[in-house]
Amino acid sequence: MEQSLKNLEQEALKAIKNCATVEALREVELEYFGRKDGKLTNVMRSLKDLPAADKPKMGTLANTVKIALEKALAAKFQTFENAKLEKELSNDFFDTTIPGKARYVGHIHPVTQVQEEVERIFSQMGFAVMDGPEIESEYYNFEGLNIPADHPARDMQDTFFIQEKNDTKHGRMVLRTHTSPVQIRTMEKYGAPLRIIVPGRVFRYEATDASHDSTFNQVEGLLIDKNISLSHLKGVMAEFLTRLFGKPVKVRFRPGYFPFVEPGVELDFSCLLCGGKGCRVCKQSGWVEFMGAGMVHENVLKAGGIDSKKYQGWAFGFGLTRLVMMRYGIDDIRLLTGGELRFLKQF
Ligand code: FA5
Repeated sequence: MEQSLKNLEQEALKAIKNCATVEALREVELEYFGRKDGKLTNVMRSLKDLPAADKPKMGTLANTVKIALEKALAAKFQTFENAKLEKELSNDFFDTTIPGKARYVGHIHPVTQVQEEVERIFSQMGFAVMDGPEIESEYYNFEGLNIPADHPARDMQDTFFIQEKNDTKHGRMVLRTHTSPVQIRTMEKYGAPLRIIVPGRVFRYEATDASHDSTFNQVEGLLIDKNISLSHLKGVMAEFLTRLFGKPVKVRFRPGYFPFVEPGVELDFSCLLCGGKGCRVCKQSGWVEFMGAGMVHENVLKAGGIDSKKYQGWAFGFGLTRLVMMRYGIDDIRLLTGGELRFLKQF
């Protein structure tokens, strides 16, 4: 058996070497390794009938032959594979100078770009940037801010109520209509003194038009300390807008009403387009309406757990989306939430 195994090995190696095509090689493979009647398969199968004394030696030899033939077959198959590849490559024209396909890389949304700038400027002035929930309780959105259930001010902010059930203390859940609820949340958590801004998304049941959307972004500001007055607010806002627009900006107050401040004001800034002379953007007034603000109402300080005898402060809230529109000269607010790439790619 030893001799016949050696003969089989030589014969098979010769057959492999002589194969001129991959089909012929497959046939040789079948001839020796075929599961049913392969020559080497039969030898392997017959090992079990050998006398026990011969089994180890013949088993080892048969295995060595098997490994040698498998290696020879693999090497020969590889030569056919290589030849095929070479042929394909020499036939195919491959132009290495064709430019690649450019991938579209997304970028930061214009509202977020301006928000990041606002955060940077206020951080430089010592304000912390806070966050709050977009789904808010009636208590934080209204009552805590001195807007009771029957107060006419509730009509100013038509609201998306999302839960009818009352949890007695905090009322129904609403999509927050402004960022002001975070005033109370922050006062409760950190106490006085405080210096924060709160950028965030807010929601109102609005009939949308070029300057009103039902989802938009606001930035809330709150400063609480000792001996604080509205003149500090005027200084902070003039500095903020000057840094934001990169040229001197003036601000002015007009009386305004919000239940959570007393006194309340509206703040305008000098029109950047006409330098205050009067144009279409500022409706010939030289001033652009910017935000609501005022001294934080005593009841709001109380709701936030702050001693109004010791501390006072001011708060403001402006529309970030409208600021972005002014900054880039966008004439329809809906473009900013419309997801139209031809528009967004311009920023
Ligand atoms: C408020 O939301 C108050 N919370 C602001 C405030 C904070 C006053 C702290 C006093 C103290 P108002 O409803 O005016 O106020 O909204 C503030 C800003 O949000 C507006 O000046 C405007 O720029 C923007 N805004 C209001 N409604 C819309 C809307 N539908 N679409 C886009 N921007 C809007």
